[in-house]
Amino acid sequence: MSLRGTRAKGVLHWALACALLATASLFACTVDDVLDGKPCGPDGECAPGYECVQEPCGDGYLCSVCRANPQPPDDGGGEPDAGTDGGDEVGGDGDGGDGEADGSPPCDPVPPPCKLLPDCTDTPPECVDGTWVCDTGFEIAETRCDGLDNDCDGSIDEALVCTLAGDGTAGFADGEAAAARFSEPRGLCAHPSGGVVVGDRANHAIRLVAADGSTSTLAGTGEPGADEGPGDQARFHEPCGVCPALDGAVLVADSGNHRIRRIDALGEVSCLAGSGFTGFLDGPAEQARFTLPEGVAASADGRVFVADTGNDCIRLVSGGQVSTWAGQCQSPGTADGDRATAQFHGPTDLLLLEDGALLVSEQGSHRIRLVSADGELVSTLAGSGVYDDLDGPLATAAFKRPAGLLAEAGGLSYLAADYGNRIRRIDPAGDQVSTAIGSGEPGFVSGPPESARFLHPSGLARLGDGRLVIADTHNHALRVVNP
Ligand SMILES: [Ca+2]
Ligand SMILES: [Ca+2]
Repeated sequence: MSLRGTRAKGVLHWALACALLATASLFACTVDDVLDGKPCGPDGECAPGYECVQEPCGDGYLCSVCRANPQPPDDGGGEPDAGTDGGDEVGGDGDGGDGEADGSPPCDPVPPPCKLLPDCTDTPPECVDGTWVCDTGFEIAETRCDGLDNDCDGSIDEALVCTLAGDGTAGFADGEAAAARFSEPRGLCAHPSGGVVVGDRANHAIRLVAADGSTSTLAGTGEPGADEGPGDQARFHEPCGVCPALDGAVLVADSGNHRIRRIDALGEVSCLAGSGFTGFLDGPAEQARFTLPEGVAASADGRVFVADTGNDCIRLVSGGQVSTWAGQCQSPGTADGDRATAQFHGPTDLLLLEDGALLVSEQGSHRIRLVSADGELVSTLAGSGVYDDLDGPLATAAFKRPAGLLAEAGGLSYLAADYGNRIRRIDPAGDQVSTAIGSGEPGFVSGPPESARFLHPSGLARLGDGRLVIADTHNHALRVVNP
């Protein structure tokens, strides 16, 4: 560290600190106060009984100031801490390096900015046990999803994972964000309104959540069934994946009905493909059979790809016909290769890439697969196949039942929701899988992305304003990541 202390800085600090302390009415400035903290002379001179020491005084500077009782240098001896934290942690001492003595330790000579919420007016901080405290809700970096600009930087709850809708309890209720209830929300996709569509699995309904979290029901009565017709009369059975289609329609992998359903822009529900019987059968859409399909993706030319989860293959709906797009149906496995011999194991979600290739998450083999644009070649993009949380190179990284997929800005990297309570980033060019969001610990905790907690997140989508939404399935809530 370069020592860039200046007398001018020292004087400024002393004057500021004294003024701040006086403002705080902690005590008035006395002669001793003036001597204690006074800038040293050019050759380190101080008044008798004072010693010239160097202290940080902001912006990376060190200032030379006179102190009556200068702090001894850190001896690393791990003296007992006067505070209450860390006394019970093995090896926790000594890391502070400040060698505090008993009693009330001094604070860093330069107090932090301190403001009174919610209007961010300046207010003096207090020195409590060696730490400057703003007892006003103000924080140096925003950590709380409380609708307040806690760090007074002009943005509210920025760079935080917050709750968009729901409160952690299962239920079926429309309304404002905090009043809305979901039950195992699974698939997500963008809606033309700027909100997101939710496959609300255990509610047997398709929900619509606006950017402010207010929630309505797009289709489904809440009771399982297969009725067609207006959204408020139609029924679904454990719907999972959803995707936008042409003309503002939404497609649904209606898993428990073994069908692909369609909700048109007016809310009318119909069947796109699937007889409703479980099994495997290619052919005319109304006769074809799927088994517990969970994922669906539509291309701009009207083709619809289906992750036929229970049949362990990828199906295609096009021109009123259902065919097999990739993999040997009803032959679960891990083989890469051409479309006829490749195998899948529990394909879950689909992401159609710009070049026409299809990204497939697999809950059965814990990998991310890639189907070439012509469907002829299946490969493994990421995942060793081991059920684990490992980040690292694509081939050795490990997932736990990866589900929802989403392309990141630029389309060169992808996000995958992982059963291990994290959102993983897959970066093919950099040959890396990393953790984008989530501590990995199960829970329902908002805050900075690295400490946020989820419970089996599964769906991913973006609001019209660009914010990432996560279907936090077993917290029965939708979470949002603010920029
Ligand atoms: Ca802020
Ligand atoms: Ca806040």
